[in-house]
This record gives sequence, C-alpha cells and structure tokens, in this order.
Amino acid sequence: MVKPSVLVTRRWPAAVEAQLAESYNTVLNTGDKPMSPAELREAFKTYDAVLPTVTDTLSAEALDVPAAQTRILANYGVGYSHINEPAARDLGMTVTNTPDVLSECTADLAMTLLLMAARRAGEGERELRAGGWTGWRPTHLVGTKVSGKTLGIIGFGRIGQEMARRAHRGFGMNILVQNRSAVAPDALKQFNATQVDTVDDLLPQCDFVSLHCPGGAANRHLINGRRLDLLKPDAFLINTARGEVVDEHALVQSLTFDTIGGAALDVFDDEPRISPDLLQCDNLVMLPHLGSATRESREAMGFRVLDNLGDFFAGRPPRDRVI
Ligand code: 8YV
Repeated sequence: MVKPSVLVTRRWPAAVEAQLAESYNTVLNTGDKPMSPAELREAFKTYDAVLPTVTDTLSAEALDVPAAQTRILANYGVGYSHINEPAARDLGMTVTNTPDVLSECTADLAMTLLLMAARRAGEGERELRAGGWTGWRPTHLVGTKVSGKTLGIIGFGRIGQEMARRAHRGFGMNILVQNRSAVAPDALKQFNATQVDTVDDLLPQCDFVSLHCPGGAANRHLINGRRLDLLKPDAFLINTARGEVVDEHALVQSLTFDTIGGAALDVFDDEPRISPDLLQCDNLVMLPHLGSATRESREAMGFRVLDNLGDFFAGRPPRDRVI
C-alpha cells in the first residue's frame, strides 16, 4: 500500500521526525524557514496531510485551493486560530490539535510570568546585565507579594485549570474563574474557585488576571481599554493565550500611565514583530512564545499528531478532531 504523503511545515523534535519519516512519505522542513502563503497553497495541492504550526497563517486565501489533495491538517499545538475554520470546512478537511500534553508546561510558564511580573524579575535582570546594579538597599526593585492574593482566570479549560492548581496549591491564591460555559462544580471545588458570569465581573476583583481562552475573531481584543480600566490600579495581566486577545495599544496606555501594576506577555498580536511601544514599558515582562517549549511537551505534541494521523489514515475518528 502506498504510504500517505505528509508535509511538516517546521522543524520538529528529532524523535518525532524519525517516526513520521518511517510511517509516511514525509517531507521535512530541514531549513525550518516559515512557509509562504504561496508555498502552503502549493502544498495543499500535493500532500495528503499537512502538519502546520502557529506560524502558518492558513487564511481563507491560503486555503483557496479548490482541488486540494490535503484531507487533514494535523496541527502541532492546541490553539488553532491560525486556521480559517469555514475555509477548512469548505474543503472538507479534517483538523486536529494537540491538547493535554502541553497543559502543565504552559501553566508553568504562565506562573513564571506572573511571578516575574510581580517580583520585577525582568527589570532586575536587565539592570544587572546592563551593569547598573549598585548594591542591595531596602527600597530596591520592591515588588508585589503573590501568596494569598486573588487570581482571575479567563478560560477554564485544561491549561486554565493547571494554572489554578499551581496558584491555589502552591501559593494559596484565591481563584476566580470566567468561562464561556458553566464549569463543573467538581472542577471548581478542587481549587475552592468561584465562577463569575462575565469578564467585567471578574476584573475589578483580581490582583492578577491570567488569560487561558482561545484566540480568534471571537476573542479579539477581549481585553480592551475599557476592561483594562476595570482592573485595580496595582493588578497584573498575564497572557499566554493568543496575542489578539489583548489590545496591545490599550495595554501600552495602561502600562505607561501606571493605571495597572504591570503585565507579562508570552504571545503578541503580530508575532514575531513586537510593537516598539511595548519595548518601552519597564513594567512589562515579555517572552518569545515559550508556553509549551519543553523537551517533554514538544515531543509529546509531535507524538499526539502521529496518533491523530494514524487514526485518520486507518479510517478511525482522530481523538483530537476539532474540525
Ligand atoms: C505551540 C501554543 O508551541 O499549543 C499552542 O496553542 O500556543 C504553543 O504551545 C504553538 O502553537 C505551536 O504551533
């Protein structure tokens, strides 16, 4: 039997690439250069499966390939707002993602950002590396206590719940939750969490707010200027979800005029381009989209894609089908 043809759009962990090469007629992207929309369109005419990542913008235009050969987009990552859902549906493509295997590491990174912002770790490191540290003093880089404070979590899926576990069990934080559907009482009870109805209800009550909702059009600028103004003047905003969820221009205003305590971002609206205004904000921690960047998660994400492909080509419903 002829093996299905598979295109991997970026470099993946070696063990996963080896398994892909054994199981399929696989073309790897050994140069790891992001593919252009034209190259992606060409790929959809050629390969049975395309394995994209967040750096492949699969817009309606990129997916405008009437005679597509590709039957499955097996996405490497849990978020898939870079894939235009109606266009993929129109082409009859199956889309899968990789949940679960990155939840703990992404929550670890969100907690890292929360702690860095509260304790001014980014400012401290920048000062020290620039040779600007003049020595210990009682008033130097004084931050904000984390333990026992209130954390608001927007989006209480798997990653949001892992964040709650860390914050509540590790730091004794009180947990408030906003989620588009009602959260099962047991899931709240584990962390003594309370669900509120709306984002507007949540924001004024929190010392820290961490975003764990999906990106995409529905949540674009969910955190806008009006909502940033609902935060306490010393509250912190953490975003490990998707860049588009936060209106970066409004965030710059809040940070510049100190109407909030600070923020920490792992994701950006037009990444990898960073708005120059964000770079000017000292009370902002920024990381280059590292949420799932551990050896363990990145390998497990790849093997999860292999599971999804295996099911699909064997005629079984893939476990992580999202479209
Ligand atoms: C991935 C992520 O590394 O899984 C996600 O949604 O944001 C990251 O952890 C990235 O999206 C890979 O495509």
